[in-house]
Amino acid sequence: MSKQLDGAEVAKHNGKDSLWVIIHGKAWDLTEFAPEHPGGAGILYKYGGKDATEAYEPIHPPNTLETNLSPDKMVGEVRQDTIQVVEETKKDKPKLQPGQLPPLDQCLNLYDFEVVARQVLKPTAWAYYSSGADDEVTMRENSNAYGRVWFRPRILRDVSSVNFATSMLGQKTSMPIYITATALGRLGHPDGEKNLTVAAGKSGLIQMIPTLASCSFDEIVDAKVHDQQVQFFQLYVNSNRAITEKIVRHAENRGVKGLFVTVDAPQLGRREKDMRMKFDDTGSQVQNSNKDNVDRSQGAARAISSFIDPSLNWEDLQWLRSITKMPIVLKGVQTWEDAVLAAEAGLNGVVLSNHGGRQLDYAPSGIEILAEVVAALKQRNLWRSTFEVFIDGGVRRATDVLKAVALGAKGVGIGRPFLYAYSAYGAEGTLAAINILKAEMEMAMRLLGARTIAEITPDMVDTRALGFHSSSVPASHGRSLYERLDTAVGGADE
Ligand code: 173
Repeated sequence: MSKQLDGAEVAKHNGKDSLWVIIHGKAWDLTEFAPEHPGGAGILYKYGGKDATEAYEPIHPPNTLETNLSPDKMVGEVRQDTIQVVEETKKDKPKLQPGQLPPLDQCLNLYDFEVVARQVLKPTAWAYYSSGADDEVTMRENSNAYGRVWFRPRILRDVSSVNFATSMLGQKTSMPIYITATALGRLGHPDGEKNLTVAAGKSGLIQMIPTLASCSFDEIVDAKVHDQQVQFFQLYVNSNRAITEKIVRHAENRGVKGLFVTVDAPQLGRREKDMRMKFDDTGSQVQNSNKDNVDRSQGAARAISSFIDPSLNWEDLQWLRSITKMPIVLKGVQTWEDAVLAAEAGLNGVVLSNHGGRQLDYAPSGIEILAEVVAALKQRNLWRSTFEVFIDGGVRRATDVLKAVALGAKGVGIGRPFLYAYSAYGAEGTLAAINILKAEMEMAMRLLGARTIAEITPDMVDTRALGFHSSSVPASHGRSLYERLDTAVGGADE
């Protein structure tokens, strides 16, 4: 049995000479390790002598401590009721507890999950998930652009039965929707991305596993609910190619059916809502004297993304091709020119995406460029069954999905709404969100006059307004996300 410690004793070890931090009830001696911490030493000093579990959990794969530190660095177990917690952790509390949520069946659409999640997430988690880059113009545009596409519904087509099953990269899916990759899933719920795995398996959707998941890759694969369940993998390419090669080979060995290489994030965008939340306690002298070159002005996300290689270029794709047989898709293509280059390079597809509006503000929405991408591919004889066009960002309704499919998308990625759904209600929440989309799909296809995905054709949409960014569309739920700088001293509300 390990040594039992009192919180007050641990609390004394809060400086450079002796630094102990409590994770999952155990005190670890990080004095020697601190200068090498990839996220910087400062954050460790902030938690010196105190409980860091809540901050640690979402951004470290399981067993990070055990694999990186020798066992003798575990100083002992700390008696639970004596553990000291940093002030900010105490303040970062959700407005609602899980027991106080509206019943799940009261959520009628994907916006409802966002409303609930905003109340139930810790403010720092909400800030991280909901934020977009700069003025969030692109983030809002992603939804707004769908509002500029209208239908041309057909009638009298015997729509007694409709079927929206389809395939992506040769893999069956119950709808032309996949669960796209979003990082740090444990910020929202203790089971993190495994909630998505379970919901995907039960509903016949494909889940894209993120490189920067909170759960380990293997945990997410092991959480599959049946053997036929299909998973894709989103890849951030590491400056150290050997690491990336290992990850890719492992993913293939574990049965992943598609590799989605993120190409729109050589540097992480500025998400100010997130940044505002994440300012560390700069008053600490220890921290100020810590001279390392990791930029922590954007909190954990920036720190853990420092491995992403900004030098990644078209030539690297041949190398990727040589290390895997999985189909390779570029995620984050924003012009028809790059879509053409991807097809010419022999890749298997592109995701027209601006990273949920979290990267370059004023990047166009996927739906706006979809039509020109398809036209450019057709013109050059590159429109073929082995090159698929996907799209993500701003999809909240089955009608959005139908618009994208009509314009040539093979599938549509949905990220935040599924994350919000499980943050509030666990895997059941995400499953409920998927079922809502299924009900919407069935109705919308009937009313559009399409019985199968193949019957959803370009002539069923009117895109004349798509290029007019100033046209007004009804204010949707997602438009009031900007949170003003709190100028009141002491943080009082106005
Ligand atoms: O959008 C993101 O937040 C994202 O992709 C990311 C990248 C690096 C670290 C954490 C998240």
